[in-house]
Amino acid sequence: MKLYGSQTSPYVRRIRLLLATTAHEFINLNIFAGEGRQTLAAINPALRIPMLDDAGQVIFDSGVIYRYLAPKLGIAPLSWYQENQLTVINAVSDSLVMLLQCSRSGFDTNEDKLFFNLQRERIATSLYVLEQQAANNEFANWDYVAMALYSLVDWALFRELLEFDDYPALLAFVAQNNAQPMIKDSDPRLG
Ligand SMILES: N[C@@H](CCC(=O)N[C@@H](CS)C(=O)NCC(=O)O)C(=O)O
Repeated sequence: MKLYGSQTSPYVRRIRLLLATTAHEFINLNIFAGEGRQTLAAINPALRIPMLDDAGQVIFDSGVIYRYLAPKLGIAPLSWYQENQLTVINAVSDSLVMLLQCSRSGFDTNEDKLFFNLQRERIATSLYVLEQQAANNEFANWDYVAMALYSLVDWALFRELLEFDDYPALLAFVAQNNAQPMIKDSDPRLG
């Protein structure tokens, strides 16, 4: 099994955490230039990571990769409540990725513009709920939802995308899980 991704992507990291104790090859690509981008384009026309290749069966998108892997790893399907938690985590991840790309494109994402305002509002409403759920110990099990949340919060800290003063339970959740399998090897700071 081959997992294509990058060291810094939070979407890739959640799958690396899921595969922590499963034999696989991790292929670290620079998706924005050169050979890495050629490999990306040759496999996935959507030009996004992660991508999984399991003996020729190629799967795109972390959510679909999870659905493919879960039965193979003997993991029960997510409940609807967990699916919603994942949707909220993805909403923050997607909005932060877009704001980071805007910022790298030279835009001031703090400007009062519809697109930036919508992303910031979504991030705030979503993180508020995730903070409450973390305070209620809803991420106490190290399952896929917890892995996705860890990957998001640690990536936002690494990129300095957010102030976490208002989210003490999310910070505590990260601190509690720093020793989980594959956390060190998949640290975006190594990228
Ligand atoms: N819905 C996708 C999102 C994946 C995603 O956004 N990956 C980013 C890296 S964190 C990417 O490949 N971005 C490339 C681009 O935006 O051009 C998933 O869950 O896998």
